[in-house]
Amino acid sequence: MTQGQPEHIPDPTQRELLHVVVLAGGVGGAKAAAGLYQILPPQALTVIVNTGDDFELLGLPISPDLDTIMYTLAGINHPEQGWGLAGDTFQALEMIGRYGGPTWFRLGDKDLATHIMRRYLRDQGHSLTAITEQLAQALGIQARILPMSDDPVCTVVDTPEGRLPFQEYFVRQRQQPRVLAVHFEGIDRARPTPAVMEALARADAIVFAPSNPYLSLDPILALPGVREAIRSRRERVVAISPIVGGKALKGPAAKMMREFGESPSPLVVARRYADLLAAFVLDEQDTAYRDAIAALGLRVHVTDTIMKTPADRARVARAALAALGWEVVDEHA
Ligand code: FO1
Repeated sequence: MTQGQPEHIPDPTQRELLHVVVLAGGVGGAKAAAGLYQILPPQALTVIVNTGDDFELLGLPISPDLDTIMYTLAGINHPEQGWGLAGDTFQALEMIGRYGGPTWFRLGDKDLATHIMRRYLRDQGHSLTAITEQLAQALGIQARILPMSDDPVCTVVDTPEGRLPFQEYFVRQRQQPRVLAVHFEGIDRARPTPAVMEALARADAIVFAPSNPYLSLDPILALPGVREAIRSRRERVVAISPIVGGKALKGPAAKMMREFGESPSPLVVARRYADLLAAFVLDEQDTAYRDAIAALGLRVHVTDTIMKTPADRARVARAALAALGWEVVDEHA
């Protein structure tokens, strides 16, 4: 058995069938997906990715969360930033700036190639699902990365200054404006792809990554039929808390909870998804919430959920599966 392959899963016949689906946004989602990718046979993993953050810039279709997941599973992501590529340069962006073009969204030279290819393939009529598969395969990724939909969905936030497109709020205004409400424009006409629905229907485990509930997981869950598909497999569904010690692991989730009148805690997340979940992975700093989350009918698994190293990611991935009763032991661990 090679390193990173599972040594023991409860029933050997299930090992053949093991299929783990992760619902993910950007950086937090990528870390959780990478942990599962490390400890499972690579083809066992499917990542369903939020595309509400997608937008067009300079005529190019940008899918930030898909790219963050793709670069991370390929091992070529920027290690500190989380998004973008390791060692990328910004010469094209500098030139765009000289022409007076937009430079607030930091598109690296190598990253630009991804968006140019996506434009090229879209203009040839390929779906986002097919394009993502082609790019991911070219980068040697054996897991499936699935956009939540091939239809456009645009996350927008209402702020005291008016409605902002997602990246205007998130990147250009650095998540400073107060969020009054979040909307997913186009969600009524959008459908989850058949690949997404099939992956959910045959999943042995469904993992909610520690992504922003309002901005990353809710768009996926808002697609018609997705909540119902997940609820029907509730016994196999676990969420990893994105809130640790009252703070978001990354991004504005805790700030948004306060703006929505809640005190930031894992309990807010557990309550939000209680009807979809069997289990919840709680950080060891937050054991005070264990009983309240268990009272929602969820099995609570406590571990250190901070993911800085590959070993951390593997530990959190194991914890998520253990919370559902799966044991995956790396023979070299
Ligand atoms: N996030 C930033 O905070 N600043 C950027 O300039 C930026 C550029 C960028 C370029 C390509 C890409 O795929 C992602 C990029 N991100 C950037 C991250 C991204 O916009 C957000 O983290 C996600 O949309 C939220 O999940």
